[in-house]
Amino acid sequence: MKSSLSLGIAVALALAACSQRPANPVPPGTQVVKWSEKPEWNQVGAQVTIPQGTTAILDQSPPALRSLTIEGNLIFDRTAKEKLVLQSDWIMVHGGRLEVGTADQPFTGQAEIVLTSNNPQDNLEHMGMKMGAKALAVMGGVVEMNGRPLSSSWTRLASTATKGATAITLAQPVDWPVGAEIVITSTDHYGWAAGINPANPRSEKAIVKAVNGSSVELERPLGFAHWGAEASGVPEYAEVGLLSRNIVVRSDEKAKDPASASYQKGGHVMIMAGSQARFNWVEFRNMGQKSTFGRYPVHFHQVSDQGEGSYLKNSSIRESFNRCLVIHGTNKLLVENNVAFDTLGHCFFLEEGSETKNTLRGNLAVLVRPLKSSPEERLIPSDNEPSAFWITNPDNTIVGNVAVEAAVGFWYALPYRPIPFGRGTQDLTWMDSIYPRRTPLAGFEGNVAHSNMSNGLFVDSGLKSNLCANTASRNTCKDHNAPAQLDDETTGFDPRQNPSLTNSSGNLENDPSKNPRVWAEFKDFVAYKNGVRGVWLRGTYHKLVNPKLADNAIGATFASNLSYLEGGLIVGESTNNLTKISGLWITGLVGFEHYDGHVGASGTVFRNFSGTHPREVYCGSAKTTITTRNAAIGTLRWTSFGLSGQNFIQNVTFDNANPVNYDDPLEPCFDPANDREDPHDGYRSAVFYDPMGSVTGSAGSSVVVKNDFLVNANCSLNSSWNAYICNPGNLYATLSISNEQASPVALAGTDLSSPLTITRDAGPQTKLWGTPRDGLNVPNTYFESRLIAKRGDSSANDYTYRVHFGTLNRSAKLRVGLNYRRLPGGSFPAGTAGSWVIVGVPVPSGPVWVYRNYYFSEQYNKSTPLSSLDALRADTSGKAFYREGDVVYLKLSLSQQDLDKAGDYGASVNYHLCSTLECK
Ligand SMILES: [Cu+2]
Repeated sequence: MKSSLSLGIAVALALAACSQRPANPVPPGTQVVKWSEKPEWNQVGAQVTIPQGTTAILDQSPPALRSLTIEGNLIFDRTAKEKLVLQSDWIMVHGGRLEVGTADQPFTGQAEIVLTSNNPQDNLEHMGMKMGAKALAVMGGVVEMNGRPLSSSWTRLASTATKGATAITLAQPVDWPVGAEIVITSTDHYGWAAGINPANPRSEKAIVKAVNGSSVELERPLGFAHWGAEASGVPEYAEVGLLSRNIVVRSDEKAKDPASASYQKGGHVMIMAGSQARFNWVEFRNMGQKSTFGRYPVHFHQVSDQGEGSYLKNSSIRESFNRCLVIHGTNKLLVENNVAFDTLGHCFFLEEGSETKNTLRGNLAVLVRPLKSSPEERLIPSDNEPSAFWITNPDNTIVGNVAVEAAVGFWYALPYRPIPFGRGTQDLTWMDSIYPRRTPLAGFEGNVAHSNMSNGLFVDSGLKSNLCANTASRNTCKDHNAPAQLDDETTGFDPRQNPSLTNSSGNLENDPSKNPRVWAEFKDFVAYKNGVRGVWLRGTYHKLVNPKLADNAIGATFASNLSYLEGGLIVGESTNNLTKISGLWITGLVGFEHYDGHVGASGTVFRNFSGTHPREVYCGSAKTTITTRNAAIGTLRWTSFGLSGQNFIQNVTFDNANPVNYDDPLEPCFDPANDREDPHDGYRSAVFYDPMGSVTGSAGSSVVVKNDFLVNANCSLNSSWNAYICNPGNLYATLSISNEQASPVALAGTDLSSPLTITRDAGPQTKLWGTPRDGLNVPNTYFESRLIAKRGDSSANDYTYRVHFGTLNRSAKLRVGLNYRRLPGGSFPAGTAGSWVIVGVPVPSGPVWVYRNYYFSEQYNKSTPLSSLDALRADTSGKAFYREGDVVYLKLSLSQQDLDKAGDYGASVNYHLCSTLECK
């Protein structure tokens, strides 16, 4: 006994030593059969079921099957010497297990699963669940595929590869097999902004001819150069991804044949509730069905928290026809180190907005093509500008991923509440407490977006709930199937400690003292060669921490409140000069743009913003060309929305960078056919504050657009900035005027001849056309401008402003307000306490009631009339006004007490002017 046991061990050891392919571990208690021993399974068109209690070993490639249902186990024979190919119209794992290698014992031979059904009527159905044609479906079972592990699924170039090169040097040694396909990413621009037809991307495939450590020889010379170096301080190293794997799940050839009715209708993998799927080193090729809802290369469908333990790792999803990986109603999934290449529509895709606690780490998505030709072709409208990573809930960890040659790299497309898909009669009450736009960011760190058509990181344009009412329970909208109507809408991301906390009246609690805001920190982001922006954020309490941005048309813009750029490096033009941006709409390179507010930048280095850019400005068919200087700091053009006068830049460094450019505030054109320069009041009163003097050299100065209304003797023109620098004597407040009638009439005309104007004493005036409500033809009712306030600690700048409406209409209900924002550190600019302006506004004939309104308390305080403008100027009550004919003069003043109780929107004073008692 003893000797034979020893012999057995010795034989086993010898076998293990001489073979890389260990025996197949068989689940205990099952009957083991070899596929080759089952003649009924070896007939063309067989409909095979592997029953419960049976373990089948796939030891040969069967003829093409009609179907395969796995209720027991199917194990690909790891001792097979030949490649194993399993072809079937569809495969259903139903309570069973499909195994091609395990995590401990990967499959090291060659295996292929080919999905073949080309009958459009084929619709695999089980228990009411339809899974379409060509499915590999998992219902209550396990799929386990673990291919041969290699050094890495992707890496980067260590040095620039020139066009025509036949070898590349990688950042690390690889063991990629000879003959393997790889992709080398573009480090150019992509798309029309750089004069490149998006049909001709610059990421390119290559075939490995030989590998020697970190050096890879290629079968053919490269068609493009690929940057592989730091470019002016920004890491612009092309990624190199491995596309081939020894386990392949793919469609039949018809999916690739434009002449076939099944063209772009590939196979798909769908994992349902109660199932597990573990994919490691697997290649998914030509999968997904174009324009078909629910048919994706890999699709975790309503698995919920059972996503834990499932994963997609080190795999490739390539040449696919409908997205890459869809995470639908699934949480806690691990998605790591995958390579996606040449795909259609949004690629890595979180579907409903209910998906949380998933980890997407180290994935590379390259060439995400738009579905553009017709609305019917797209699954959702935004598939015409697809993102590499489409994130509908912030409670997912997004780390170290790379997005190349998509329209958008990383798109936080947050719905107000989740949008349920295919939920049938499920009880969705659990979804009612999910508010993606208020959910804290789980993690966004070390991601890279380059060579995308528009934005690198885009936090805005969330899913619009036009298919279900925002406030209703998700149970009332759960079974719609009209994704094509899923538009997106302007979206603020406003993370809160408790996203679903409600107040006593049942509304979401927005009071920061009861439901504190939570910082959303986007850390260590790298974005280069994106056609529009490196980063666009919209919302509140955002930080872009230590980004490295280069060669984007615009580095970063925050359409936000309380949102800040901290540290980092923004480069206008890096040493990577493979392509330059040249689109017509480009307005000159800008590093950081001010918009809205309160926003600002601290501790950032701006590099290589020199030179100029031509810009064509149209009015109808008339065209003029403006020359715009590239600059580190600018302001968003073409915006009607105002900016805070306390938007700031501090502690920044300029290295070969023109610090500022402001455009001339042109008058609008009012040509509906070409409204580029139409009424956009925002930049006409652009101002930013320089608390530490790191821009102007003089702490407390403001940089001011070339608008006479905003400058005085405290200002001097800096012609190379096309802007004024105004010394700390000038304090800039924001004045707003709105018509608050239920059916408001215009305060300005919708043409050039009748703007609302504000004059300063008898001097300069500014023109405003207002914030559009709905296009050019709807009268505007909200107007905003910066103006110079009288500082509380100085008697200078004691101006009287006078508002003239652009039409004869006189509103019976107006609000006139003044606002300042806090500076970093929480203080206000010196002189804000006790500051004031006097503003005269037109009112209707007859009696007028005036109320001072403290924003937070909503307490109406009736004001009292005084007998002269001088008396008003001397008033200290903060509640007085003076009427002269049909003009009411207000003294908009802010005391230290007002500043002390200022909240997230700064310190404000608002007056309401009404021709009815108590404005009723
Ligand atoms: Cu699904």
